[in-house]
Amino acid sequence: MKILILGGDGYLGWPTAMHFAAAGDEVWVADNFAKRKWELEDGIEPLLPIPTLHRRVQRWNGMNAGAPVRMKVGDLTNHRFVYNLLREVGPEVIVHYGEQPSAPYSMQGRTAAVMTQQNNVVGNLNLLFAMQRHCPDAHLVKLGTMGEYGTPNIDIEEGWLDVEHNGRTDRVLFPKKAGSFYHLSKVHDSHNIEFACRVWGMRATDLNQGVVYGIDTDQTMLHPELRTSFHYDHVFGTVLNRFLVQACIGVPLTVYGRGGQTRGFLNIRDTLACVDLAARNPAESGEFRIFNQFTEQFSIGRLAEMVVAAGTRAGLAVTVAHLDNPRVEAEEHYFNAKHTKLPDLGLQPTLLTDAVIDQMLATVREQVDRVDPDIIAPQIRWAGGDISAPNR
Ligand code: USQ
Repeated sequence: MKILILGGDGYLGWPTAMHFAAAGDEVWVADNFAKRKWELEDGIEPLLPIPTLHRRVQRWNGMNAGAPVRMKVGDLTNHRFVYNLLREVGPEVIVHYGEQPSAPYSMQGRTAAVMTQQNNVVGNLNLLFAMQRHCPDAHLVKLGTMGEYGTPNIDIEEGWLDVEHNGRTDRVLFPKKAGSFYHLSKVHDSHNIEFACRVWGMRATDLNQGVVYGIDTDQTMLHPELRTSFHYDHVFGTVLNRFLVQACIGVPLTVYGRGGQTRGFLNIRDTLACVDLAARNPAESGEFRIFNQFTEQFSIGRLAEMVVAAGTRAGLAVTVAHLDNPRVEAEEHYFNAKHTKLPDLGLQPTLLTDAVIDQMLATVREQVDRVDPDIIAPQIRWAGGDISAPNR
């Protein structure tokens, strides 16, 4: 396959690029390094320094561990860049991760919310138009989020819902109740992609992904310079990654509110497996396909218990703090999201066993000296935040 990965410098984008290259596919990556700039705005660094994309590509290409990775630098909100990119590469599959990925970042205030939606929605629209022009038969594999659905008091289907209303029936996109301006940007993307499939006959798979955790993949472990970014800060760190770091440095786990919030979770290795399955089993022409991409669900309180237990096994005394929730979200709610389509294609999940969590804790523990304790406490509130900060 000739595959183009947008956001190829990111937590998921870089391991995905190496995954396909290791399988012998022809891989191109593109990025504008905006994420590195957003980190700088909030004074945030990943746990371990991440070499430049140029350096990582050079390292990978020198290892003979698979096909080479080729790279382009540019901004998806610049339509000329996107058109030229697709014309030059001519991809069969486009994996689109190239978006602002953080809910807290988007909730800092007007500037960050507008930037998030402009970056994500305009970049995605430029991509759709460029695909229509230069590779209308290519398959778009777009990273969406389970957060598009929110936490409705009914079962969550995989994207589509059959409804009966006043004696008539129709198939509609599942109603969305997103929890942040970031999550809403993905809702808007989904609608734009569905329209492009319906009207232009494009083919697309929206991967409504849950919360990802994990540090290593088979390829990141080949060399220290091939590692991917691991965030534990209050802006870009996802909850389990944060809890593991907190356990290692001996601060209480930051459970927001009562901790009954339930989400779908998956290991970073399964992100790669799911994207691989989606790419190798493309949607039909005109089909807008949605997969709910997670492998198991946990409440935040349950996750905290699992990290406390892992800490005990490792000889760490881990405690839990219930902080005032900086977010506006349901803390006790119904959550039953279908997720059968990826297993039907053959997904063999990597579940959050004691062994997996112990291994992650041990890996983080080796880097404990690098942790910056000042970037852990939540500083962005969903309602009534400080409006004097530079990015608000
Ligand atoms: N939470 C805590 N304590 C923390 C951090 C988070 O209790 O220290 C809680 C949050 O309140 C929330 C849940 O954990 O209820 C998940 O928060 P998160 O920061 O791990 O994840 P979220 O903001 O939802 O966003 C992440 C990714 C995003 C992706 C999304 C999938 O950053 O890119 O779209 O997970 S999902 O959550 O399924 O929408």
